Amino acid sequence: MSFGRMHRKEDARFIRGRGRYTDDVRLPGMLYGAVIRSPHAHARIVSVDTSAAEAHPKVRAVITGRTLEGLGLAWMPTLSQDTQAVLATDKVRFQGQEVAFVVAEDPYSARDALELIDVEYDPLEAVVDARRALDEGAPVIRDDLEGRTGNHIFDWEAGDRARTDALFEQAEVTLAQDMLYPRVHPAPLETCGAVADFDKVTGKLTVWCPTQAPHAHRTLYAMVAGLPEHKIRVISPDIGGGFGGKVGIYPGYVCAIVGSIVTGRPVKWMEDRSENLMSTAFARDYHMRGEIAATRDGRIRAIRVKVLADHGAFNGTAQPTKFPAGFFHVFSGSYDIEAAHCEVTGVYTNKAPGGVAYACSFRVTEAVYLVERMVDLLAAELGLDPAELRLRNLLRPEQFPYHSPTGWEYDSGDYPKALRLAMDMIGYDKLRAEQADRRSRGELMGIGVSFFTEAVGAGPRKHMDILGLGMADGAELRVHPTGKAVLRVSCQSQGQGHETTFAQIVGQELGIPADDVEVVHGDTDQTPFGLGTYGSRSTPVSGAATALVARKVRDRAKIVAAAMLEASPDDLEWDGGRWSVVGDPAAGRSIAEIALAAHGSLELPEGVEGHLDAVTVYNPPNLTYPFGAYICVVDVDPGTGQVKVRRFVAVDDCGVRINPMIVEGQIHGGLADGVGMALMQVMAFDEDGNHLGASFMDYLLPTAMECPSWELGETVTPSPTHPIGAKGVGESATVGSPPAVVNAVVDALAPYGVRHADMPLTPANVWRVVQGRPFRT
Ligand code: MCN
Ligand code: CUM
Repeated sequence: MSFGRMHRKEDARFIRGRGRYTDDVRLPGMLYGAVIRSPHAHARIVSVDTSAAEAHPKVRAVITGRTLEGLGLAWMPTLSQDTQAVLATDKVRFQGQEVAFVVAEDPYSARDALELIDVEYDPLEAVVDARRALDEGAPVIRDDLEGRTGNHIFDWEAGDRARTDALFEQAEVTLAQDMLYPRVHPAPLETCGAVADFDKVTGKLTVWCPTQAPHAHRTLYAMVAGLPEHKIRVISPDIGGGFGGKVGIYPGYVCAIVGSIVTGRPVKWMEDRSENLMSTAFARDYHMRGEIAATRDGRIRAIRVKVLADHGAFNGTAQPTKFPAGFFHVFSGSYDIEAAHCEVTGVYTNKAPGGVAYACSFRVTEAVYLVERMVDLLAAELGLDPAELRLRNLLRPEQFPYHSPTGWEYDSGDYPKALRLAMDMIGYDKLRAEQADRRSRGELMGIGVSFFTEAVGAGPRKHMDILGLGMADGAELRVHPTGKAVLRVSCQSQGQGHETTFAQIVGQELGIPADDVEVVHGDTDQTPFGLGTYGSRSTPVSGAATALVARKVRDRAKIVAAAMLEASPDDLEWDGGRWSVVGDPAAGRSIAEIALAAHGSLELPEGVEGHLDAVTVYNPPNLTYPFGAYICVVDVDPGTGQVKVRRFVAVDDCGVRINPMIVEGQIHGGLADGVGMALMQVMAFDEDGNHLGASFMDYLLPTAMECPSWELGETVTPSPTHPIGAKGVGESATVGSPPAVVNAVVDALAPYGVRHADMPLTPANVWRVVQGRPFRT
């Protein structure tokens, strides 16, 4: 068995400091780029004077919006069919926006030369609050778009409005709550950057950058810049965390490419921390109004949601084409409800673009937060225990495959089992007793429950694509004569351990050690086409392709084995490690033995080409639907508002686990993310659109100090559509944990009559929420 807690193969280099990241790429004659950025959130560009910078002895090129305009590259398409300025020509639309690019002999000179560029701005009023973006008379941000008279981007809806409204009208109990999922940043340790090398002789462009989707980048460069696709090579080396912020193409990448074409030398551009926090893909920023309808005895009947989505200055959200709000419409969650409806309106504001990032599963984060807060509000209204209310409404195992009221087909699950396990692990009833006891003494202890269902593994061709590209993944497997194998996949690890788990899949299917399988990824010249790693799709899609290509190899091996054993293929069976003759297990051949024969002088059966290599493409028939039950215990200091997470139990079901250690690592990371978002993270802006969190002094990341020792549990409900029954897990904990923490804090504050408080629940915010409210037990 190759599945199991194998140590990560990639860690051998990572823990020795031998990872090779984009910034480690050094090419002969390489130049260095730097970006000058807008200090204003909204301003007209009056003039850009680059003459002093150009006169700098070490400067080799200065590229402005005007330069790019001449090449037809001043604007680029986004993943949401909008356009985004590469370098601003007419206006700047968020603080930190790219205005000009300097290429110099060394990085210091490039930075120095930025100071020599004189940009004259005519400041304009900024739109900072999305709720004011559609006001009459609000400044129009995208006056570059023809016929655009306001900041409206799209309206989108899902579900059955009439049915939902009817249920609300008849309902015994209805509740509404406004809530904000604040703008946050994925903040990977490695910032973005690129090394571009255009070879004038061969016409070949090679780009190293930490992209989560190398093939998608190559195809987009070909489509947009008109470069021949076979002359573009995108190499994604080791990545120091992506978390969804490294899916799209950034202006800096395009500038590095143009810089290399213009100078004829390789150009490296690496952004610093502030640039990363200010300009790369943000996450969330959803203003939501949730409504829930139920019976008095606690049966949820319908949910209705209105969202105002702040997309920043360019609609650069990375999501499948038909889903401007991602998979937000999975918001009916894990509950057996009759109808649901959501409306989402997207608006422009003077902030950086992005929207789908930070382990969000295409906005399932926002959806789960909404429904899990609404369920807790309902529990408070009805005077019911929130875990009990969930148990009354969770989907039952016999309802799967389940068709949700907003059009999803959940593949499999046993939800009550997962919640009961979490309750047992944490000792739910005893905790409630302890809470009552503490409350009587004026202490603030809270218990927060959340349950989530995710939809991951985009995606089925009939439902989704990205800019017209179907979301299937290829896989290639070569088996060498000695039985060692090389797997080539299109997805790209940013820390998830693919070199290990994908080798384990091949090992499992072929009965060879995972150590005998090398995984090649992140290089478009070396790997088959596929759309990359995000939305926890690698295991559901590339992982499935890997299992199937290994099965193809195994099937070829069977025919060769039959010739070796002088038996009919029909008489052979696979015992997990060898093809052997039915009824004569001693007569068997391992993959290594078969591989040698397939490459050797064995007389091959008719129609068999020799060798064992195989290629496949996997088109997922459905998404996979991981789920989980989380319970969090907090203590809140009534004097300071400080929240301490005392315990956190997470029961996850991601189907069959390939490497439980890696799965647990993914969950630990996501739980820490959730604590961070719930308690401390927010990208704040002042009223002029100045970014207030452009360093790690202001944008807080959770550390071991804020995290408890996680307590993990698991149930296993295999996916019926995935060849090895696995479901994605990379974003589960980030999706499921914020509502558990917030529900716990709100529960702790219940004696003050608090029913809701928006993230982040910093000491100041908690303190503010309870001000002037009497404590009543
Ligand atoms: N796995 C497993 N068994 C399963 C499911 C997954 O052993 N049943 C393993 C996988 O094989 C893989 C890892 O767990 O090694 C995560 O798998 P998967 O759920 O398929 O997610 P992806 O590999 O597609 O990773 C993407 C996901 C996303 S979208 C974000 S955002 C995120 C996340 O992963 N970014 C991360 N986790 C991250 N972890 C690290 N260290 N760095 C990031 O940038
Ligand atoms: Cu939404 S972050 Mo991940 O899908 O790369």
